[in-house]
Amino acid sequence: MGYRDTIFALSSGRLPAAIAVVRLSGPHARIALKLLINKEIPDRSPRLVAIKGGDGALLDRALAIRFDGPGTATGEDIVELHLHGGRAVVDAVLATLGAIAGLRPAEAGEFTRRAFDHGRLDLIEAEGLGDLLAAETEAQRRQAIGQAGGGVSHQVATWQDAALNIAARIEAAIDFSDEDDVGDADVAAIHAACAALGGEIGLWLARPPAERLRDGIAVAIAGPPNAGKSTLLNAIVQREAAITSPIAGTTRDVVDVAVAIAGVPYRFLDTAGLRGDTDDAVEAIGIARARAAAAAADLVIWLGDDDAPEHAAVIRVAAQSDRRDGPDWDARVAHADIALSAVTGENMQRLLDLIGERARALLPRDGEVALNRRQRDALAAVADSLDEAVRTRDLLIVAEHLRAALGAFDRLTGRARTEDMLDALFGRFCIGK
Ligand SMILES: Nc1nc2c(ncn2[C@@H]2O[C@H](COP(=O)(O)OP(=O)(O)OP(=O)(O)O)[C@@H](O)[C@H]2O)c(=O)[nH]1
Ligand SMILES: [Mg+2]
Repeated sequence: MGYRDTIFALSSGRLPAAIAVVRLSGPHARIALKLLINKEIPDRSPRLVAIKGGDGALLDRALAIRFDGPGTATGEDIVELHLHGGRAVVDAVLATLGAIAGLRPAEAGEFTRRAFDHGRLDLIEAEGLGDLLAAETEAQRRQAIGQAGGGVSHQVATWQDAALNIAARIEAAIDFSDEDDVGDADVAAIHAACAALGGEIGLWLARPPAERLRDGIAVAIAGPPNAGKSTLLNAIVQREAAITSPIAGTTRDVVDVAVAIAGVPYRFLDTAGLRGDTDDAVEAIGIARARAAAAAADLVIWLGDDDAPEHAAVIRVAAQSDRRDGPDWDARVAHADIALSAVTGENMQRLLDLIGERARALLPRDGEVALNRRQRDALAAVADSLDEAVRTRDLLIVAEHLRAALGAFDRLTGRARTEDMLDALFGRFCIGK
């Protein structure tokens, strides 16, 4: 796919800065560079150049690099200008570029779009790149670089090859069989290959989803009024995010605080104290929200007695250990995983360690790339088709299911890689077969 216009943009961060990088990509990138500096520079050799405006006035002395396509990030000719990072310098250069015929400012994501269109990266890698730019924690960065670096794409290519291999086996089995009489051994082998591939994909589908890493692990702090939930939230996130007071029923809305602890992203949710007997309509709404937040959370920190909500992951906390005042303190400790005080800090580190332990079980393991929703849906479609394929002995129908599986792989990568190969493969069947 060839684009006719050449795009340009400031590719580095906010101005003013020590250096600002302006990037051009497209068929006119080299000509534009020549117009700016009034000479040619060699491919992939940085040069200190004088950049001049349309009227010949010097705009900046800068570093210019020319990358001739197609072996570039976008697959097109690229030029990079490393300017002095003042606003006026950058504005003047951008204005000069905008006045050159065939050049226009890039839209958001357009360089990556061109890279995708020119086959420099697939959809999975593009998604990874987007996540990498958005990554705020170490765990997010590792996950994103795994996707952007082609880890998943490589795995998908291996699966595609395996599926194509099965398709070829089907063709061979049909070709070498007598009319309508395919050997049992052939069918069994093809079924086994489909099941093995489906099983492997199933393992990937069972991994924790990437969203949890992107959005943060949701931890709801819940319990009766005045248990010390908001005080605990503030201690965990180390700022006064929620109002605390001795008045029962202080917290009404869910207070949602994003924070990274030990490189892991979390969303801590402080909730209204749960009690059944309120006549306050607003508090009742808050309690309904609290229950919903706890039910939807990945992890619940429960500050109540032995009546913790039904949830797959609960940490029971006996809070306000510095007080130990109620007659039921010993009973509360007996029901709890941990006794702590958000005021004195006693056992707070242990709580964070406990949360970290539970979080690790909910997150992709180190070195294991996780899949996002779109990727999981496409792979689930592959797995379904393979599942269908082993339910029939009619190899032509098995071949149809494989075609569907390969189509889902293509949707996953955004590349129609397999259709042509399949046409070539099955085009050799005689009509009616
Ligand atoms: N001494 C001591 N006081 C605490 C501790 N935690 C909370 N408190 C006090 O207990 C009272 C209630 O604390 P909050 O954090 O507002 O309780 P809550 O569970 O958020 O209450 P609601 O929002 O009303 O449901 C406040 O006066 C806090 O200062 C603690 O660990 N030690
Ligand atoms: Mg509160």
